[in-house]
Amino acid sequence: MKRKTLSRYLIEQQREHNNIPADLRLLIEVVARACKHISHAVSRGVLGDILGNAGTDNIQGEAQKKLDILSNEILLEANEWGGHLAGMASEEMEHMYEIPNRFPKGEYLLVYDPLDGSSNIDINVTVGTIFSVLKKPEQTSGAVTEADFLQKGTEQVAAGYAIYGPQTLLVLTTGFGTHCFTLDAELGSWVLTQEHMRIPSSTAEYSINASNQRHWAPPMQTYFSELLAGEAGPRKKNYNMRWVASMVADVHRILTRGGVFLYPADARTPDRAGKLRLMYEANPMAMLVEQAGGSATNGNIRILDILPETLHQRVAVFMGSNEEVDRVTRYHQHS
Ligand code: P6P
Repeated sequence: MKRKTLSRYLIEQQREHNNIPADLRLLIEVVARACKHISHAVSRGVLGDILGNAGTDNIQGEAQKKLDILSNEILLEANEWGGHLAGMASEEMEHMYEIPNRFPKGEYLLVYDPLDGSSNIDINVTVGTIFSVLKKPEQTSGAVTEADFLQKGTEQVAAGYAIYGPQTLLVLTTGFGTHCFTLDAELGSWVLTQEHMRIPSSTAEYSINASNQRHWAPPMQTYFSELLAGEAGPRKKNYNMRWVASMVADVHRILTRGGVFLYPADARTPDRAGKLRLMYEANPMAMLVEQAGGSATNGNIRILDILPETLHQRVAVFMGSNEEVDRVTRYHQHS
């Protein structure tokens, strides 16, 4: 059976759901093409002279890898001229990116983490690109401002990630399920390889950086101790643990076989709601997870219902199999 290309899938989705107008299809295709470029750059490793630190820090105060900067530039250059965007924002840039006046402007806002998990780059472990698509607010007539990006995750019209692992995959939702495309590197095409990914409601696998355990709040301590207690404890089953320290890899595993991803707030940074960023990590992943039948909260409310206050706002993240997300959220709500 001949597999569908990304373009054919998007065109057929538009016919069926009338939810992917030409400019949004162009945006998704351009981002997908940029991810092919990033995948190639990542795979070059030492040969591409792009490993290691760039010698600069991003707005998060994190050392930037050369590939963080290169990936960001690839996405900027691929998208700025197409006429489909009103603006872009990135983990690697303090402020939003205005489309240069020499190019036409469109209706969409692209928010992304160009290379998530980049601390894994130098050890050849899976990394990825996460992106979120919003519409420019109706009431904004002239140039967009950062305030125009501060929309709830429920406003996303598309979300996805590319994962640069043993295979290069693109996982995408436009509001009608979460679907997976595999890069056919010989043809340079993204081909549909899994429609309607589903997260089982129950799981025996959790994903957390347990080295932070002593810094967690009581509800998280209780939930985690019950996981560790296994079948002798109140959960009456043994759990397995996985932590890649690359959100794209951990969430992809959960979309593929279930599980729960946990990154709680901790006492070391009481001024921060968590480590992960709302606009370009938690929100797109939450949309993908919910579209696959899972759930995603910050321990109190649905991640997609959080009204952002700042572009690089951080959030606690609990997402994946419903039974686990419901329980850990309940423990926080009743604390
Ligand atoms: P830690 C990568 O830096 C990242 O933003 C996510 O991709 C990943 O899940 C998390 O941080 C890893 O955090 O504290 O375990 O290094």
